[in-house]
Amino acid sequence: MSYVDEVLEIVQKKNADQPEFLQAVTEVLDSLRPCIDANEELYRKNAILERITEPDRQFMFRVPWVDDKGQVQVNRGFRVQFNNAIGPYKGGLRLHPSVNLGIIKFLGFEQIFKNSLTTLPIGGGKGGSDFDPKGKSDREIMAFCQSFMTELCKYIGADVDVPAGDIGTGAREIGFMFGQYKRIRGMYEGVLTGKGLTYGGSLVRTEATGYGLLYLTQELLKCHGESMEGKTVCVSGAGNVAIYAIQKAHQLGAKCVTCSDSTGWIYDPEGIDVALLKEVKEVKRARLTEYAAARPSAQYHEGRGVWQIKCDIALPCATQNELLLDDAKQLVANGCKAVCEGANMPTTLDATKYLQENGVWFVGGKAANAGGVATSALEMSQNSERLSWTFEEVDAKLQNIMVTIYHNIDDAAKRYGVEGDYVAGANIAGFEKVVEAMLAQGVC
Ligand code: NDP
Ligand code: 2IT
Repeated sequence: MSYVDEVLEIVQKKNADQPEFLQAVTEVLDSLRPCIDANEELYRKNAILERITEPDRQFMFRVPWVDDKGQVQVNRGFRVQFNNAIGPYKGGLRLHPSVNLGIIKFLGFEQIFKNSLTTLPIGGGKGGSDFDPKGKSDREIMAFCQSFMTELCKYIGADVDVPAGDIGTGAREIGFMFGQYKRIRGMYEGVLTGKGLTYGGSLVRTEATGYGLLYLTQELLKCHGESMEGKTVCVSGAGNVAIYAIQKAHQLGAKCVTCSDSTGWIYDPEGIDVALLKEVKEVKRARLTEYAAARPSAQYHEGRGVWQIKCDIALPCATQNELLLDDAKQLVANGCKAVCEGANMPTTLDATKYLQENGVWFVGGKAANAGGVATSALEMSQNSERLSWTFEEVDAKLQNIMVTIYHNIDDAAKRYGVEGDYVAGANIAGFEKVVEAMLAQGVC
């Protein structure tokens, strides 16, 4: 049996109850085959695949907090420190009722390769809680964040593990968590990224994932003799990543006609009104029905459905497994040219395969959404030198990073004879750097 198959079997046995983690590992190991086969003896002897699929450590803890009625509520908190071969653990905190250990492990595992691709010195980690921020008052959010950080602060630090935002965690939550860390640890350090601009945050971090996604997509199109100008784009999600992806797509001359949230979706043939979307989602924290009510050109539909709208480019920016095989078939039938993932693992394995086999340029999240964590690493640099860079400086670095990522994944795919397979290219390019560091650091 090949080394990859052997390890896949072990991972499946050990983590049978974690489907998302198994999906992420299967995608990575399957696509690494050409690279593993070329170095099988060395990697097998050093148990590289066994080590890279087992987190360094994982914390699970109780998060008690008091709601506005005086009732004590209890949630479960997580932090998985997956691999720190190339730098301190780095990755977001997801607050969503669906969160469990398997989901945090899939996200932490992907973060290893994504962070490596940024070219910056950050390892892989992820955390979060099954807490549902929807419908909670600001005081309840603060109570939860303070309790969560009271436990989490024991395991993190500016040179140890640096959490950030993800689904359900934005500037408000990071602020409350930073305040609690500072209070307990008595240290003013860059322990979190995505901070407010008055206390160590970086310009462009808010926009970075969405902007970065478009910088990479633009480079992908350019290298195929095309541009964003005049393209029709379908976006899913209506959160941090989706909003700034839509904004940058419009700045580059494309038209985004869809967005979605967990209850429904919008088709707006005139193009999504970003200012209105920001007002509805960032300020009012309301449903997309409010967008439709304020915008005569918009149609609102319950449930899911953005991928049935004809487009040139599809950008899934909501959550895992939101672009299924039938959606992939619809996109191909409608002439879609490119799918670039703003979310983490939004496309199922069979849908990915179908898109690739039908000539769609497909760039997975580890490469395409790396702009968020890359800009987090730039925030860490600014915190270390106690300086703040201008918007233009950070934005230029972000653009440069995304263009470099595209060429690195394209080159890696070519080197291993799988030209155009950007999933394999990303996994190989990300893996190579981490493995070199692991080998240099001995058995640990
Ligand atoms: P937000 O919480 O800001 O937005 C998530 C959006 O997706 C919301 O509009 C949400 O709807 C919608 N959604 C639909 N279905 C689901 C579901 N089942 N679970 C959760 N959300 C759902 O998160 P982000 O925009 O920050 O994150 C979106 C994706 O991008 C995630 O996969 C995240 O891991 C990834 N990502 C985020 C980065 C960042 O810097 N923030 C960086 C790289 C990747 P509703 O409004 O109804 O909740
Ligand atoms: O999935 C991701 O890359 C993020 N949620 C951002 C992580 C970070 O540390 O900025």
